[in-house]
Amino acid sequence: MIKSPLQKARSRYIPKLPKSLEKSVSLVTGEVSESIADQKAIKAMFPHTYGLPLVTFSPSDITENQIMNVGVVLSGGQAPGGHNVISGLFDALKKLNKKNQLFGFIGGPDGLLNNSFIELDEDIVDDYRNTGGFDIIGSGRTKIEDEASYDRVIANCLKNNINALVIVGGDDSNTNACVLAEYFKERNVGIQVIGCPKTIDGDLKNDFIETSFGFDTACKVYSELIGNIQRDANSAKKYWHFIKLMGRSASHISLECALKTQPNIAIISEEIEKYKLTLNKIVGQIAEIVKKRANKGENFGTVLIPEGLVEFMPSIKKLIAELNDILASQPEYYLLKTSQEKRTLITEALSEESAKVYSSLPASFAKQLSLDRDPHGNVQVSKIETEKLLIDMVADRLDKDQSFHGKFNAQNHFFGYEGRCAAPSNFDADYCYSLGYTAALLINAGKTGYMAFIKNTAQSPENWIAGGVPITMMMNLERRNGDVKPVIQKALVDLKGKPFLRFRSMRKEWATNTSYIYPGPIQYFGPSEVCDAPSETLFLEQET
Ligand code: FBP
Repeated sequence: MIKSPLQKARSRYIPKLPKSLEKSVSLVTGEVSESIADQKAIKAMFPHTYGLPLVTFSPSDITENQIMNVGVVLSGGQAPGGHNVISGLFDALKKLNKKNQLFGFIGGPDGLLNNSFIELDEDIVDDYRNTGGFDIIGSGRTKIEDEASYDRVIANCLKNNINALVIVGGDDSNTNACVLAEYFKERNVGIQVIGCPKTIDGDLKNDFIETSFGFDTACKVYSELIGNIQRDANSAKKYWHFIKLMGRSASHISLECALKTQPNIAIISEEIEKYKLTLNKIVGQIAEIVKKRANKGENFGTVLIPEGLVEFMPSIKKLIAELNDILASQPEYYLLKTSQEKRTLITEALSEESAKVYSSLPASFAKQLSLDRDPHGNVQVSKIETEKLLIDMVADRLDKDQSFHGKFNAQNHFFGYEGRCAAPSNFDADYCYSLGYTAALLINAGKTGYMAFIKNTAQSPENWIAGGVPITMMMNLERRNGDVKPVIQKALVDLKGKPFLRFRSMRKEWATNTSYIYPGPIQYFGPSEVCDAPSETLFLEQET
């Protein structure tokens, strides 16, 4: 690998660990857990991994180490810091016992099914410390979902003498990790499974998982770009910039970037859903702000749009849910040749109400809504061009508005993939390293069906608390791909939470008066208040 000067310097960064993990540790067992909802059903589905206690670690002089051969899988979309999960895991395993080995399954869950792996030795791990991306072993979105596949994973692990798996993934991948842990327990095969919370979307969080890794870095990258665009807009004073931001479902990324950059408009999907706002209403609200600013001679501005917005507008949400069921139950849809045939099949299968909505949408947008789902049944919202749709509709609205005398020239942007593989911020570098380290300690303590967690993350790392939370504790039942399934509950933006309330208290001011902040790029070297700051979201959530 050819390394840039920054990469070379950054590889020498030593991630900070919680104080409690610096020496040997012993396990502290907490209270037994219950799932957040649907307790009876989840207990019946996970008889061996339900009701386990929460665990944390405290410093100790006694160490009881097993020999561990651990396999690691990176699952789903990339998120900055994945390589540091691996380096933390590797370092902890080697510290516990030099004979421990770490294997990386290639290409995500497919690697587990196809027995495709490499041993991650010191040279390989060293090459990837503090770097972005998942390219050390690659990632993938395959879901391991039937008994034949579970058995293949068992056979491959036993063949290679692997006694534990660490699955690094989001809510769907960690749900899958829990299903595997349960199956392995039931079959008594002696393979442990530990999850690590990953996703830039920030929607894998709860009382124990304060944030998913990658969120911090991705938001810092997007905020830098938004800030640069805002400075350009404020210099040329001629464009409105409509910026769609990644985050499949929840609007955490949009909210965090809004807090960091103070745009004129930021849409928060969860609020749209709560107040049942239609597309027309949203367009009307944007057009009003454009008009207000035009009246002040400011024919420019920025609008942040969460990529999951379409799924939160009630009529489109209903339409998507029906489309999901139709696409899952009528695979012949994918064999049809023309768009017209596809549109007809869908329109005939939809309810009257949804068929009306579907036919009112521009053809290109309607087509984007019926694209293939990912293996977990999710709509691929990153491919839906909501930002362009909004620009067209706002332009149309202003054209027809006799009282609008300003100019509306808009540019569209999508910030997504460019944030997912950036070199991790200090926060993500430290957080991920600690998560990987904790995963090794959980395996050493004989745990399975747990997710590694690090708490107190708005404080400096020496005060962080490391532990494990039973994955079943985060589960509820949801409808996926046409069936009701046990899944880890996604955390949406809390409309009563401090981050949203702070945004709500300021947005009127930001809408009309240009109040932009230009955060600049992530800093890896320099004063701690610049380099080590956690996200605004974490800071506000944990503010006392
Ligand atoms: P994960 O939940 O797997 O981390 O992926 C998140 C994400 O980055 C979403 O924000 C986005 O909608 C999606 O992945 C894009 O997926 P893909 O990489 O398959 O295009």
